Amino acid sequence: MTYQKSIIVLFLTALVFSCGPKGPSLDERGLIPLPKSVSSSNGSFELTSAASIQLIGDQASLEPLAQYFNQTIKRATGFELEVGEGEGQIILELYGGALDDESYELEITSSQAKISADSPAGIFYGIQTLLQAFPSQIFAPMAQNVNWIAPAGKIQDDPEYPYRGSMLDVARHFIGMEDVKHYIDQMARLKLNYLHLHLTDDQGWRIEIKSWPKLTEIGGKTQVGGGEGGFFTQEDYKELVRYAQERFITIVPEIDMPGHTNAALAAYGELNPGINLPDGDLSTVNHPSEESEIDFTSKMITREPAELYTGIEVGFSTFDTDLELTYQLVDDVVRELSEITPGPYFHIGGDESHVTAKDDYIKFVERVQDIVQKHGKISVGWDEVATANLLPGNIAQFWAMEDNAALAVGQGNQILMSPAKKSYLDMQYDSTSRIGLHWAAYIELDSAYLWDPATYSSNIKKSDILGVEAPLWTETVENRADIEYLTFPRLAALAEVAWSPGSSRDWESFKGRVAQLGESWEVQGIQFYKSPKVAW
Ligand code: TNX
Repeated sequence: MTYQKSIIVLFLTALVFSCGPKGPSLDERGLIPLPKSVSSSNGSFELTSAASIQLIGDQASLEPLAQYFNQTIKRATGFELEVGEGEGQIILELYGGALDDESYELEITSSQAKISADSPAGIFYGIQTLLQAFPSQIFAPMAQNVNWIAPAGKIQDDPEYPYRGSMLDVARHFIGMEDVKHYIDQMARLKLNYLHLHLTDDQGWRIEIKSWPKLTEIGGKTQVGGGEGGFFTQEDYKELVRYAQERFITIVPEIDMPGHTNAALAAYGELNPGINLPDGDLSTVNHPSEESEIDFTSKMITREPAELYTGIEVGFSTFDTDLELTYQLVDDVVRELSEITPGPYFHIGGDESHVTAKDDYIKFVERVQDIVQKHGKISVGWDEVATANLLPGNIAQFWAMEDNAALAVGQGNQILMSPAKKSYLDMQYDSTSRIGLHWAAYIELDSAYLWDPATYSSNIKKSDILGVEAPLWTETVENRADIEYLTFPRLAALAEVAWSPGSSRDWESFKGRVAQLGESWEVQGIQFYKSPKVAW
């Protein structure tokens, strides 16, 4: 090698080493949901065991947040960072403004990572973003040999919609405590803040009601397919409420009525009407696009306990809307559940009551809304409830019928967006999906991502929308692997639809970011669906 050439080689080698191995910049990290603004700068922050967490502002509110951070990173990093008011490298600064302000700022420099927010929720979301800025192995359940480097830059963020939710149907197949908590953990990563629990349906009653014990003793006995079933005691439910609250998630309990009540009618035969069945053709008694296969009329015998039901047809059961005992039950159930539900909402179901006469249905919904209000809660109902007079402030959850959404909007009520064709996590990805239904659509990942709640229906304007919720119905879902297969990656797409403004969302960008999120699911052992649309 000539003298000149070796000088050049030396120079180039020095250049490469002085820059160090270059990782992704902050705006190349797999941040989901996409923050409002991300600006990258040179350099990076390395988290070491010597770092500490500095709290600025109300210590009592900040302490649990620091503990959450520590707990989350402990298994992968082995670190247990000191927490206090002294100078630290992870800084949580709470200004103490409005509690419903979910915005935050995150600034990462070579010496520190600082999160500032008005509310504890904002700090929590800043922590989620910071965690995603580190290598994905940070979520691993065992020690990893990794340098914990986060690229430098600045993020300003706040959500597009105040309600960002998911629903678990624990009625068709019962989902136990550990699996619900695991689901809550994953929701928190995506900055979702409402978990709707569909607690009752034809196949099972899953929440203990002390004044009506047979609801669970009998109504909780079985599930779709005839398996064992199960239910939450009120202590279990309180534990879920607490666990979710620690992750800034509010639980919305649903008691589905007047239809979808076979389990209750099996428990208390004295409630069973058997008389409201309309004569004649019942072929429309199923999902909007399907035909029913069973003869519902044979199922109902007046004032005798209904048979427990383990199939997956819908639309054949109803409470007796003329019976005072029905309202006594509803009052007791709403009272007991409201007492242990700190959140503002109580979901009254109201969908697919195909064997309740229309007038009876309206009378029932209006009366139940009053009961819910009396117990201090705001009613949410599936979109059919908008055929009744809604109380001011009550919410209609749009899932299928645009006309119903228009009725709700016309009454000045807000809409929770759960269009089945986009947000239903129980829909199959395509015809080869191993579980799931497809009555509304096949929903591949791109389809779950590529829609905007604000323009989805010409009847619903942005200002009419409270938020977005992705329901997981469990007719075909039996265990955690099934939950994970249908939920991930689509829940990440829906979380971004709910959090990030439509103008900033971009499928190509999401595709790259979700692949990084896939790494974090991988290290956690989450069995997600490897959509062929993404280079995992
Ligand atoms: C419709 S969505 C239902 C549920 C089913 C679901 C299955 C809604 C309000 N009702 O009872 O589980 O379809 O996709």
